[in-house]
Amino acid sequence: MTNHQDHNTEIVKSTKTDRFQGHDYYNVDDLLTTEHLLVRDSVREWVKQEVSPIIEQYAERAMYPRHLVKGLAEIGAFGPSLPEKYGCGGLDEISYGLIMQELERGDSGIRSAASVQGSLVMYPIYKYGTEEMRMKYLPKLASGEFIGCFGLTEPDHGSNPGGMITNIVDDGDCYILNGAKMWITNSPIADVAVVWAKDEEGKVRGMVVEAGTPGFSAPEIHGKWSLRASITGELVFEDVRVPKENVFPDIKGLRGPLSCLSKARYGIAWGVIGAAMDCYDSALRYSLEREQFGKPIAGFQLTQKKLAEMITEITKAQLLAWRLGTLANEGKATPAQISMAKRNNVHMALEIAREARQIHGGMGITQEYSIMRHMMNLETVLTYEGTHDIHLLITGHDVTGLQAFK
Ligand code: TGC
Ligand code: FAD
Repeated sequence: MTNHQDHNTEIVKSTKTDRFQGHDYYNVDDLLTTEHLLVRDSVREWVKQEVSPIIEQYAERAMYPRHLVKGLAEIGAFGPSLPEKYGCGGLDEISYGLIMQELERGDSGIRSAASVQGSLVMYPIYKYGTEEMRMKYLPKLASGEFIGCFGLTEPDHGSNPGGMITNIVDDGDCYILNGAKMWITNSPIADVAVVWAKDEEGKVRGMVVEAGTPGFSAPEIHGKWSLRASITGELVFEDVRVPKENVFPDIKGLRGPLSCLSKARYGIAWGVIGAAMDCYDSALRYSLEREQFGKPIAGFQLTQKKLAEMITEITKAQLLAWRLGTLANEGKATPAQISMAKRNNVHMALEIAREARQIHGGMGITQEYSIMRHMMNLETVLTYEGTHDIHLLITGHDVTGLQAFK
């Protein structure tokens, strides 16, 4: 497989028209405000102009389309619901969700870039950082001048981050950080990393580590068949001196990183509706145009079963996301409600990608269509930000009061 590169010399924009149309079977648009619709439509247009013409080529070459970072910042994809004071959008949670939906309609890797920057890097700096940290980092992250990454997962601690061994030891005006993180989106190109590590009391602490700090490296992970247009790496810390002013002062324990995950999981619950809609839209059009046995394949009952079930599941997912959005706007969305929506909607999108692939027959495995790329991407989305089964156990815990993780 081709390695990630930071240049795009061989890539020319495809002239193929992106014919995507959104689908709204239950008039969910009537539940949205004019601002929501404006935000959604402008991101949809940006994706058509900037992402669709290049994404297959970047995914094929396993390259991150880094030149899109500036455009992502311009459309307000980085920290859309954080305050304008820090260069962010000051939008509501439904606008944030709709931005993620449109980005993931283009590619899950592009949505990932926005999720990590906004929900996993900017949000903790905003929520848990000092005002100095906010002013130092947030405007640069919002404008795309800085790229951030989020280090929670370790080689031996994925679903169970509480077992992490990365640690800090007090050394006067600094902490000394040692350990390693694995599967970190954007780490090889990040200017700053939000890192979670245990202190001497065994409490999880969060901190901002700047690239270039001696002892800190971020090797790339190669060979992914999923999220190929996203860059993933490790974080390695060998006696890294982290100034005390870079450590979030008041948050201790797993609640810190898990609260950031709630923000990002919320965005994923919306995002994957975009991938599902793209697969459905393509399958509907293809089935009306493709003829076998003398008629369009859309005229066969078995194809209609697939299409009818797809639009039913998309509609249910839209309603779930919208209701979750209204709860989030009121500050009432619980982590367990977010888990349910992440799990349901990602699984829904993956199943739709598989059905859409069948409707496209052999063409469905080619890069002529977006289906196979979405399907491969969604395998990661099913696993990161809490696996499908971990989210089921979170719901189980919530409804029974008994936790079954351990
Ligand atoms: P547990 O005892 O349940 O919880 C510890 C403390 O955290 C609180 N809490 C949460 N707070 C806010 N939001 C949430 N979602 C929360 N979940 C739990 C909880 O109330 C408690 O607070 P306190 O004050 O009482 O201490 O912790 P546990 O160790 O039993 O673990 C529970 C479990 C398994 C659900 C959790 O560890 C988990 O969610 N595991 C999955 C790990 C995960 O999702 N990793 C994702 C890594 S980041 C990533 O994948 C980025 S991909 C980015 C991209 O490219 O888009
Ligand atoms: P494991 O935890 O080892 O799980 C393996 C299997 O065991 C899964 O099916 C799981 O459901 C199951 N399992 C585990 N525990 C239980 C249990 N108690 N009961 C039942 N089944 C269980 N992490 C970051 O911190 N930052 C990032 O930016 C980031 N980006 C990522 C990008 C990509 C492309 C990928 C693939 C991952 C990324 N991750 C990131 C890591 C991701 O969050 C983890 O992969 C995920 O949390 C699962 O951890 P694991 O891979 O170690 O699997």
